[in-house]
Amino acid sequence: MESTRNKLIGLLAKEKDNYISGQLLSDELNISRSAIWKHMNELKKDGYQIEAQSNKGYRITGFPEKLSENTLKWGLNTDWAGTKIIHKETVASTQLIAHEAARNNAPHGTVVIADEQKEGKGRMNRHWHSTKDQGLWFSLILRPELQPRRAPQLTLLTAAVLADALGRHTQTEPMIKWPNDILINEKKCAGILTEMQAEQDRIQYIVIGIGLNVNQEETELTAETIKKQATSLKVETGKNWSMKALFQNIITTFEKAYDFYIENGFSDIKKKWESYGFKVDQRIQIKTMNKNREAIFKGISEDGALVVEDDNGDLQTLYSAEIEWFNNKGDENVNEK
Ligand code: BT5
Repeated sequence: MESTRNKLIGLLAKEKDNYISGQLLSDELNISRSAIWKHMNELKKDGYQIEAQSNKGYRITGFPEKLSENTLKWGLNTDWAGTKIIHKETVASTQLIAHEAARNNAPHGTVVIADEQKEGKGRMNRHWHSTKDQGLWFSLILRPELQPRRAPQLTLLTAAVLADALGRHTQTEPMIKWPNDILINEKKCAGILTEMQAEQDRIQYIVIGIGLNVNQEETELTAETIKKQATSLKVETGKNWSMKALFQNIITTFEKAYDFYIENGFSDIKKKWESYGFKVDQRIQIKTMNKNREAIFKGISEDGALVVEDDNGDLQTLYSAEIEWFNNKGDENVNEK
């Protein structure tokens, strides 16, 4: 059950610019006015800025930076994305909690977010490093009325959304490495993991996991397997970033792009993706199940697959492959198993 404290913050947060009288709060929450006053003092200790005026009542003027359901929702102006938020301090993986929530009918747009993941998941059972309070680690539940074969488009849409939101918010120039890595200066800053529960011709739900390195210093991205190829917004810009503001920007951009996609289809999203595409029109190394080879990366197809041109000039469409590339220091990218 929602705690009295959360309800109190909820009531104050709704009336962003107006004062709410102690009497009204006490009636709504069914607790005494002195209990309200005590709660207010506790909230101030937690970093909430609260103005109290004797004839008018109370008003919140600032939320703490610490992530919580309330801080993440404060000022978020979306219709459905992030209107329900499940925040946890430490989890194995937000994906697991999101699947459980989805099985229990969590609505379209529900977000599961954690300060820290002990067993963050990449694709194909790879590990995703998710250190405490240093990045955004969250999963978004979607219930699209789409054919299951169109699900990969949502990964590409998410990548375009991240590139857009990060570029605008931090004045960096993100690129997308097919299908799901966000690179800044050729190093990985964010990754996306899409998981789907579907029947033959109907998606039950999709969970899109987003991991974004935010405030790590270079010396903190030290795990042997990622140190040469990972970066954070802090490393790239020299600044600390508010996770709350970043989250809200990403979620708002996502909602707009998703609604547009459902209404208008994939072609504009595809163009946007390609405008950020890493190595488009350049030679890349492709690793498929049984072999490595080189080809020219031409872009993505309407169904989100990789389109390459081989040495005979023939176009090929690949649905499952890894792109290998070399960053400008000559380090080959590796994936941790
Ligand atoms: C991904 O997989 O990039 C998807 C990552 C999704 C993480 C989010 S966090 C919220 C949600 N809950 C989860 O449990 N997961 C999602 P993939 O393309 O397979 O890339 C994995 C590879 O990226 C690893 O093998 C490492 O090489 C590298 N890597 C791991 N952690 C990293 C980090 N923090 N920053 C940059 N690279 C990392």
